[in-house]
Amino acid sequence: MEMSALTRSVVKRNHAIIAPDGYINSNVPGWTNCTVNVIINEQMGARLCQTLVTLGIAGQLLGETRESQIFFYVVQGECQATVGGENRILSAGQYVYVPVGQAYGFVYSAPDTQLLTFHKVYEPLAGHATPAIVWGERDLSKAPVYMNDEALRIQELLPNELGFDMAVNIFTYDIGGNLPMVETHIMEHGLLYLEGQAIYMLDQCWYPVKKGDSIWMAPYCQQWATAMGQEPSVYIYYKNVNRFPT
Ligand code: UGY
Ligand code: MN
Repeated sequence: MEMSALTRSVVKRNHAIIAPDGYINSNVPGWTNCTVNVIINEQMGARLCQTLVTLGIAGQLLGETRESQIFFYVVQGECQATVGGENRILSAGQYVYVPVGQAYGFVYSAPDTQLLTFHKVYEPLAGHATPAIVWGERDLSKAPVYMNDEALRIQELLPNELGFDMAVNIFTYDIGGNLPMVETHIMEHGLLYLEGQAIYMLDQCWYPVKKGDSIWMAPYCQQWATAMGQEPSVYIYYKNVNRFPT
């Protein structure tokens, strides 16, 4: 391993950039023969948890969701997933949303497999059923243009229904694409860059970011981004939605 006293990672009061060079593994009961990097969680002041898991040979994630729902996305490789009694092979770009109160299992089936997870404590809403399991995959043809800008497309990976209190979207910026405005909003984000490079503005600070980097944005962290370089820049992101702020 190359030694360095330099990193692009920063952790501030209302945002963080976590680059892979600073990862330290955590042991998570039930998640065995794998490395688990807890990238965002409540210790930072966040209300979501985001992890990146690399499965080793014989690696497996076995557990049961309790108060938190968990969204699992295969970043690279493939694994055998069992959720709600259904078995599927999940490969890069595929995902499963596991609502509260469900057993889940993910078992190694190919080298260099990485899983991204987003966790959020579920807030039920009277009159609306707790969401069911959702299986799906990344698909640019299901990503409408965002705010009339042909350079921007967002695919919503979860149904846009009030029973859900979290959204997970994939945001693709074509070369030269940028957010049309500086966003200032109550919703929180966790994200992972899947492709390309960008410049991200967070709370009036400017950061170069690229594939493999994660970002946390607290509520009201001002945000703007522009793609950089000769390929599209793509990230998958979490957002809390559909609940009245207390
Ligand atoms: O949905 C969003 O708030 C999104 N446009 N924010 C972002 O990508 N930083
Ligand atoms: Mn936003």
